[in-house]
Amino acid sequence: MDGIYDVTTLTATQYSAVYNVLSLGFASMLATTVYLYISQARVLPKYRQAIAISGTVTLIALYHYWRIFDSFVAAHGGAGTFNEAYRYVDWLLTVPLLLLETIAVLALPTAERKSLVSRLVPASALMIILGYPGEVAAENGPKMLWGALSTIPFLFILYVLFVELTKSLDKQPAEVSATVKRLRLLLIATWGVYPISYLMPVLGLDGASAFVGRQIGYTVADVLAKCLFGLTIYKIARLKSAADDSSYAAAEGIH
Ligand code: RET
Repeated sequence: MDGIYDVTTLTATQYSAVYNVLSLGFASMLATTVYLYISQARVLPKYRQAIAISGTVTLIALYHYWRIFDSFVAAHGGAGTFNEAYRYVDWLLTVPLLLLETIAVLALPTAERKSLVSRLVPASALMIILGYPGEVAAENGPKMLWGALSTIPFLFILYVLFVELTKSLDKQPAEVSATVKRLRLLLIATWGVYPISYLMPVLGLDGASAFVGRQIGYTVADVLAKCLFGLTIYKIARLKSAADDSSYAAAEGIH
């Protein structure tokens, strides 16, 4: 057996904990997708792309939660193994898109935007690709090695967001710059949960507890990093729309 956990050995409580958290993930992605697509028209046209990307992120995750859920229930019933690859495929698509939506909502000058995109998107894809072999490794050695390699692009992303992006924030209206700073804190607080969840088997938890803890950690982090994050992007788009256009501000009651 490789590192993919045999879910038939979970106790009834462990099984329902994972079952329920996956169900919560599915419901959150569904509701956020609908809300973001409906609300997209309520911001000025130049910010709509950011909202469309946010809704696409939760739509992609909606599909993958459905597959993860199905795979978990089937594997528990003895039909095949639980497929953790759905998560990594989801992240491979959604993590670059989350960075794109962040950049899109800032409506930066083209050169600045391109420079951020060309560094953040490849780094985020690399981070996920390097993490996967460690996720499915049975031994702690390869897990630590791939985890460490994946941490390099992770730190690079944080560097770009916290050092480089700060320079562009000075050009934003005060309230927008404060909200973007909160958005960045939300990003680091939620993204930090992924490597911690990944390390659960290494931190000495037994196989079943580490599996359950990892599924709960990844799912709760996904809800915050995709849904709450997407809704915060929507809030920023509204604040920026109000700052750009006083008739929008008056119509929406934003002062
Ligand atoms: C891995 C492997 C161990 C080292 C690191 C990791 C980072 C993962 C992150 C994932 C973020 C996912 C998001 C998904 C939501 O859409 C791959 C677990 C650093 C940061 C934001």
